[in-house]
Amino acid sequence: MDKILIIGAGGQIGVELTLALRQVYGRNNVIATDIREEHPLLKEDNGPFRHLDVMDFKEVAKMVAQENITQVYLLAAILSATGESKPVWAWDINMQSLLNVLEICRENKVKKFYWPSSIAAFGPNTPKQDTPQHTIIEPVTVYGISKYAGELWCRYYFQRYGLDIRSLRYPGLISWKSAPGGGTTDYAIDIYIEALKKKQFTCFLSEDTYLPMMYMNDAIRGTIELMEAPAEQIKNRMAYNLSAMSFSPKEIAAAIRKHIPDFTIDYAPDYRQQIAASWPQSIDDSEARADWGWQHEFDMDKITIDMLANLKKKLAL
Ligand code: NAD
Ligand code: AKB
Repeated sequence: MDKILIIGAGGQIGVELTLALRQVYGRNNVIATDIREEHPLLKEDNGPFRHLDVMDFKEVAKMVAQENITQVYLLAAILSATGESKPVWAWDINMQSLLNVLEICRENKVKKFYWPSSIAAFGPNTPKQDTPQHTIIEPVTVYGISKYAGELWCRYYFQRYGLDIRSLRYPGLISWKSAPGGGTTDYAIDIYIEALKKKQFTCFLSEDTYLPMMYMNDAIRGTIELMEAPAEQIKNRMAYNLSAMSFSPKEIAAAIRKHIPDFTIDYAPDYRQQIAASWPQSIDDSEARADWGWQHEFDMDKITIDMLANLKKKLAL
């Protein structure tokens, strides 16, 4: 039986991924870890949770060996917006965490390793529309540079040591269960919360800023499908482009207005506008679709219905 370690399980993706993996592998076979306190939804689920700092090589190595871990998911990272405020610190955490875990996986002969990349790996010289899998990369944020360097390290460990590493370039992820952690695409979550609470939202991106986006339900299913796919189908050992939809703040506001007609939005672009402007507007993910059968389910209208219904309950509005 596989035994899974999730590092950074208390974040936006980690909480939902932990719960989904526990459905597949059994609650006690998925150990959630973070430097934060256990998230309430994980507490409620009552599976194993441990405090673990990914920068502490010895403690991570001890846990992998003592728990006979066969799969590791590394989700701890500093995201794009937070990363720009402390670039050297963000680089240190994003790169050292990955190098620590790659080494520990190699030494302990871990069977599979998952580490997410991002559309942030691309830069301003990348073709903006239908960005291909293989193209000009040249990221300009510290977060993006760490993602691209990380992809290369992952392929290195696959080629040199045979570590079964799998990765996805997620677009901006929209979800309601666990709060986002300091990204440029976080506006697409805050907008729903503010629409419900105040019927007004001030967006830190300009109205026509198109970015690739995806609902968390699709991202979690895609991640598990990638990890379950037979190894010979995984032809890309850096990170697969993954896509669902693209929209601008103006378009998401219009989708919300179908449910909250008096919702208003204004725009006060800040430093995050420059980050968003350096990223693709839409992604070509045909390799993921061809190699392991990726398909998304949620479009913007379906997301809007689900987000508003769930946040209304969660926020008791
Ligand atoms: P998040 O910030 O919500 O969660 C990261 C978690 O890591 C947090 O719970 C944090 O406490 C934990 N963490 C930070 N430092 C740690 C340390 N030293 N040791 C252990 N845990 C630590 O981020 P997320 O949105 O869940 O992202 C997870 C991964 O997915 C990251 O690699 C991110 O770059 C990538 N990603 C996310 C998105 C998105 O839209 N959420 C998009 C593309 C890629
Ligand atoms: C961010 O905005 O930093 C993340 C991402 C797209 O990687 N959501």
